[in-house]
Amino acid sequence: MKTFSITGRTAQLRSFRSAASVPWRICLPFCFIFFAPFCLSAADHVIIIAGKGGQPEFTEKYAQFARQLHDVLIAKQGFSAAQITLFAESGAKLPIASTVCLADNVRAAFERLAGTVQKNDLVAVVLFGHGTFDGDWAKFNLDGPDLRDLDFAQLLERLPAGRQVFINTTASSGPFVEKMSRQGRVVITATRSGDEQYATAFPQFFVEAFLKPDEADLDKNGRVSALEAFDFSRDRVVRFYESANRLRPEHPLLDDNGDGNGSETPAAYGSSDGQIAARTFLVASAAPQPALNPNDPLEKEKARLLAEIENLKARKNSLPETEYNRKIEDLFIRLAKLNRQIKGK
Ligand SMILES: [Ca+2]
Ligand SMILES: [Ca+2]
Repeated sequence: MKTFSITGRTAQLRSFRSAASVPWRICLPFCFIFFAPFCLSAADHVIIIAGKGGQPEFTEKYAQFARQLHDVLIAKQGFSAAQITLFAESGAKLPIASTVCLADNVRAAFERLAGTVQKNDLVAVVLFGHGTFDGDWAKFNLDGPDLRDLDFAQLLERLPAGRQVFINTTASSGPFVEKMSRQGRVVITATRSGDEQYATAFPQFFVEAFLKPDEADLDKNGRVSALEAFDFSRDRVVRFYESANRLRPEHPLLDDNGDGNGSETPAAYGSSDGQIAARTFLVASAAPQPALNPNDPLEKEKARLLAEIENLKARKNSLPETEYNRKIEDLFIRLAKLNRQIKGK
């Protein structure tokens, strides 16, 4: 039986360990399974919109997020360039083809998708940019007229894709949850209300979740789920403001149970939100991961361990740091051993 080495990656990982939500020195080499994407269908599609920046600094920042996500989806997530529609502000310096982020252009892209995607396909929409809330409508800023939360809800509603993920990383994005909520659709926002109006830190970390999958892949199954990307981004946002000693002006939400209410701490088990997101991946033609089999004792134990990890993370602030680190290390080592047992069955 192999022994566990928790020192091999220590030096490499130490630089960011202090900022990580889990003690990464326990990220054992054998845990990393590089998922080999495969394409059975060309219809899975991602729409990435870098909205109107208004100033060169923001225009470039949002275009950069969009480009990074575009590139990592192709490099690591199995998408082809044809499966991604990219929008950016006119004048944004992008070395890849993009469409000007006009509302009519966005509507046309959804119109085209309505004719191509099918029930089993995945459609993901990711927004980077400025958002506003006027008391009635939350809006995503575009060149020319903006698109409201309700507009995006109507555009997505027309798509027959059975797997839908909508991610709005802007300020004042919270109201999108209520408008976009539908059973089985994963909706993620950077803020919990329209009143959280400051430029958000969330998008940078959301992109990082895919650029650094070894950090975001909490259950070490080789893929970053929508839930793991959310958890990674939320935890990084929390730490970002804590380390700056600032009150946190953004509280990300995830909804996937269609009740119109987002959760700040969704979970794969024992929670109203998070169960669909835990089995949803921004991977081309990846079938949803089957739910764990409750009759299998190993999978049952895995579900219990994952729930215990979630519970411990939720109690992190009430525990001494050393106690938290000791407990979560223990849980991750047990999870790693269990994953190996499950893979060896
Ligand atoms: Ca995972
Ligand atoms: Ca909900």
